[in-house]
Amino acid sequence: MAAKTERTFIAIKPDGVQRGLVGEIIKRFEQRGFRLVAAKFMQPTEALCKEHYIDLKDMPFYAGLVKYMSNGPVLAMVWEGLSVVKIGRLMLGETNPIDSKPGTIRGDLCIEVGRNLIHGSDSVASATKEVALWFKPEELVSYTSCAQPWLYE
Ligand code: DAT
Ligand code: MG
Repeated sequence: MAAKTERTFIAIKPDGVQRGLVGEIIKRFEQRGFRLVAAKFMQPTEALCKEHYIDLKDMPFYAGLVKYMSNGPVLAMVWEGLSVVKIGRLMLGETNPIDSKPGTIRGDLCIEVGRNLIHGSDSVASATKEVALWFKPEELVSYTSCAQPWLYE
């Protein structure tokens, strides 16, 4: 049961919002069978984006990345389900859209690494950290999905 309640942090970046891809991206997570736990449409501060990408602070693209991420509205979400961290990453595609296969979000919907539409946690540990950074505990909604017995045996 615990594995089925694994959670990941997914954020549609400003280019995804501006390009009108919010519905398309949410649709893919819903249709796969994952359960939406939290969603917040927001304008993230530069400080939040800096913290979110703190592991990349020494990379030459860090400043540009923070500027891009904090330069428009973001849809921050938490999705739950069996192996959602790993499957979420597969659904996103590779970091660089050039390497992302057709059928993935980045492989279908974007072109350049600096405008790659979407963030997804890369491990269960970073998911825990990122969910806590972007959401207060009371913003995570608890309910039972009626699809549960049709998704899991
Ligand atoms: P991911 O978003 O796939 O987890 P990451 O954590 O390595 O990738 O990097 C975070 C973001 O930084 C990534 O989504 C886009 C940007 N980025 C990564 N490598 C880059 C590069 N070589 N040039 C420009 N931006 C880059
Ligand atoms: Mg990453």
